[in-house]
Amino acid sequence: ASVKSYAAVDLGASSGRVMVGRVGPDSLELSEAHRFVNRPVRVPEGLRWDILSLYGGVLDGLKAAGAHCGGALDSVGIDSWAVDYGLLDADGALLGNPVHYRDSRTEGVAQKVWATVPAPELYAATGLQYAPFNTLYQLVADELLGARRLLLVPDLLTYWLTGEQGTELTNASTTQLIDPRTRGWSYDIASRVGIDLGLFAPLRQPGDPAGLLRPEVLEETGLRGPVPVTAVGSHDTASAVAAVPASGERFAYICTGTWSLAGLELDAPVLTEESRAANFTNELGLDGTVRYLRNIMGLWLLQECVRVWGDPDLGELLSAAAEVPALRSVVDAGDAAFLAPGRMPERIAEACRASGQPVPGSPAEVTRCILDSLALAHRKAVEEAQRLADHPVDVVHVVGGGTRNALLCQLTADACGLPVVAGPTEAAALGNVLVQARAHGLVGDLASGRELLTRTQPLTRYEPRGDTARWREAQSRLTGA
Ligand code: ADP
Ligand code: LRH
Repeated sequence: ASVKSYAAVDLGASSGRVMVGRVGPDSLELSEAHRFVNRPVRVPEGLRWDILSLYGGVLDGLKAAGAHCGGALDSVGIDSWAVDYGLLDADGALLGNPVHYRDSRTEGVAQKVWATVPAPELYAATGLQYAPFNTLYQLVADELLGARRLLLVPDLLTYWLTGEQGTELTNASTTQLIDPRTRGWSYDIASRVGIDLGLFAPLRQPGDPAGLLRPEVLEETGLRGPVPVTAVGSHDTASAVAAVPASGERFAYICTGTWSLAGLELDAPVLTEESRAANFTNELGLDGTVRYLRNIMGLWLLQECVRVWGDPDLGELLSAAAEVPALRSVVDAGDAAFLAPGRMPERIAEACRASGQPVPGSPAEVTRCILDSLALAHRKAVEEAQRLADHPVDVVHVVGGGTRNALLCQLTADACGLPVVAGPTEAAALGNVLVQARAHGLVGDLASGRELLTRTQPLTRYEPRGDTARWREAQSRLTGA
């Protein structure tokens, strides 16, 4: 009975999963109970998340998770992608499908906001990178009539499971309405842009209780009550960073999935003008930490190509890409021009043409271009983060779905000129489990959780293969430097 079972619901932009973490005094085992696709839907009014289908997947997953442990779960935690939300009416009913962060309704909105609060001032107050989809810009774009409450996606699902409302802090830090120094709401910014902070439910810290599964949920999932829901680092990237198996402070991390989130864990935000110009963000992590990182387009570039090519076998495609000569052409994988869906192979070819490089043609060539470009963007982010935060590193930890792409991990080591330690693949789920286990007294602080991961999770090391000059040259093709 000293081993506890925790369900981690982790919703990524491409798939949702419910994982079961079994945690003992010196053990941590993770298994997958259920995985389901997360397919955004385009309707005439724009791109939407299919939130009811996702909630259905969560319920199926909890049922499957219960089956893994005789119907007795010790707790449930939920994390998902950031920034997006559902709006509720006065009766607590959802008003429409949550809008996808890749929807185009925020085009030009930031420029309007900056007319009221200049971009440098906004950065100094919130520490958040410019991205068109920051919750602040989405809210300014939205028609809020009739909305009484805003719940970020993991908080919305938690509400449906428990009936209790809250706003978990790590995810709240992606709204651009939080001051990263005080870790509380930025009342001044909200009032100047006309956002009523009363829309938000009270803040919750990771580890706080978030209610009990409702009787209807117990019945539908076959779980034996009471089952508490625990607030975790509900931003998937916060959970993933919590599960970076690092020791000490001299490490960079790259969370690779649909996005690549590359940066550092710091004690305090970096709010300089130079940092703003480099578009680094200061999101909040566990235990007072700051996730100082840059958003890079990530494997989204490849996912979108693969979709156009009719879903060829990924393993074969990557083997073929490994045979293509390195660094023939690269694109700027940090460029928000790649944010919207559609026509990705052509858009990549156009970017290569525009910068005077050979135009990749075959799927293998386009794939190679994407992986070289991602590795290059990883290098740039890791290098610039160290300089801007004055925080040197000796190792790069790569976590998330991209750890299954050995070529990407090796290229990242080569480009950064640093060893890469790859794993765990399901870092967000593991970080989610660790926070639940901590809340119930089973593991200690962030460092001891990481030590447990190092001892229990399979990790792969990639050594850099010399010649960083080639990467510098490739970088100069993009910046002209
Ligand atoms: P998210 O959480 O954003 O949905 P994941 O962390 O699940 O994303 O990562 C998904 C990515 O992982 C895919 O886009 C794909 O590129 C990569 N991936 C998944 N499985 C494999 C595999 N077997 N080999 C190589 N790459 C893989
Ligand atoms: C990754 C992620 C990332 C955000 C983006 C919207 O899933 O949460 O950290 O910037 O989605």
